[in-house]
Amino acid sequence: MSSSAERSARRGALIVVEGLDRAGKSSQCEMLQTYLAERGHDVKYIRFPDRTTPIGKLIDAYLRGSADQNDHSIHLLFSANRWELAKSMQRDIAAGISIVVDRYSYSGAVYSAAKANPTLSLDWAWQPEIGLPQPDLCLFLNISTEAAAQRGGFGEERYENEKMQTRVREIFRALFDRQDKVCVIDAGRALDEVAKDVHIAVEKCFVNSSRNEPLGTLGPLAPRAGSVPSLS
Ligand code: Z5A
Ligand code: MG
Repeated sequence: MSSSAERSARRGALIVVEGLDRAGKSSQCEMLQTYLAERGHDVKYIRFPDRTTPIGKLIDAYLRGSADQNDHSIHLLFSANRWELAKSMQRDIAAGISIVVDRYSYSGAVYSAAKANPTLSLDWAWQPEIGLPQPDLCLFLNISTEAAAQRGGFGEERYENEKMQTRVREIFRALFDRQDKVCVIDAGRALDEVAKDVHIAVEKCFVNSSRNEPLGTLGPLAPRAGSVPSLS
C-alpha cells in the first residue's frame, strides 16, 4: 500500500467489471468499492446503462420491453449513455479518484453483435466506443449459462434467455481475443472466493506503473487472430 501523499500524486484507476447476466458483477463491484475505500482509496462505483439520465430512461424502457427501438438506434443510445459520463470520469480519474464500472463498452459491443443483425457486426458495434476512457483493467466474471440461469431474477428483461446468453458468451470470447488488460475470473464460486481473486487482480493493477501515465482512450479493435483466452 502506498502512502497517502504518493496516492494523491497518482491518477485514479479505471476498473471495469464485465460478464454474463447474473455473473455477480454488481455484487462484486459493491464489494470492491468497500474493499478499496477501507484501504484509504477515493473510489466511486458507476454502472452502465445509467438508467437515470434521459437517454438511460429510453434504454430502461427498451430493456423492460415497454418500448421498442431499431437495433442500431438502441446500440447508439447505449454508447451515448457512456459518452454522457466520459468527461466526468476523466476528471475524477485525473483528481486521483478510482472508478469501479459495472459493464462498459465490452457489453455494449457484444450484446448488440449477439443479435446477429447482418448490418450490425462486432466491428461496427465497436466504432462508437472509440475515444471513450480506456480501462486500466477489465475483469471478466465467467460463469456457465446454466449456473447464471439458476441465480435470482434471470428471465425478467429483454436479453435474458439462454439463446442470447450463449451467443453473448461466444462474442465476449471473440472480443477479448482482440483486447489486452483483460483478466478472466471464475465467477461460479462462492461470493467471497470470487471477491478474493477480484481483489488480487485489482491490487496488481494498482501497483502497475501505467497509472503514472495519463488515462488513455479506447482505440479500434485489433485485427482478428492470436490465442483465445480460456473462458471455460
Ligand atoms: N447492455 C447492452 O445491451 N448494451 C450496453 O452497452 C450495456 C448493457 C452497458 C442490463 O444490464 C442489460 O443491458 C444487459 C446487458 C445490456 N442485458 N442482459 N441480459 P444490467 O447490468 O442493468 O443488468 P442487471 O439487471 O444488473 O443484471 P446483471 O448485471 O446481469 O447481474 P449481475 O450484476 O451480474 O449479478 P448480481 O446482481 O450481482 O447478482 C445476481 C444474483 O446472483 C443476486 O441474487 C446475487 O445475490 C446472486 N449472486 C451473485 N454472486 C453470487 C455468487 N458468487 N454465488 C451465488 N449467488 C450469487
Ligand atoms: Mg448488475
